[in-house]
Amino acid sequence: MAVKLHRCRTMWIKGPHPCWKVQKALEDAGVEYEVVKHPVRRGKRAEYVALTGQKLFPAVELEDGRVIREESKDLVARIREGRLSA
Ligand SMILES: N[C@@H](CCC(=O)N[C@@H](CS)C(=O)NCC(=O)O)C(=O)O
Repeated sequence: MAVKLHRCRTMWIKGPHPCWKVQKALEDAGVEYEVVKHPVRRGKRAEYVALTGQKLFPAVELEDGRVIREESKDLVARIREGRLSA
């Protein structure tokens, strides 16, 4: 099983992009993950809002169903420090 990275569809934008920073942190840390892409248009994000309680990406859904949505820099730190499921 793997965690799920809920992110926007703009996979080609990298650099400082919040979704990419978190995806890169998962890659670098060797965390197994699958990407769940959500619509860019805010009005089309009902499923994501139901999951996270807000509209901004990204969020990480753990294997036990918990969903972590924090500022991307905090998510990156959590992943890099091995605190993803802490
Ligand atoms: N300060 C937030 C910014 C998050 C953010 O802007 N995420 C973009 C990633 S694509 C987003 O959700 N954009 C869609 C929108 O603003 O509706 C963070 O770093 O987590």
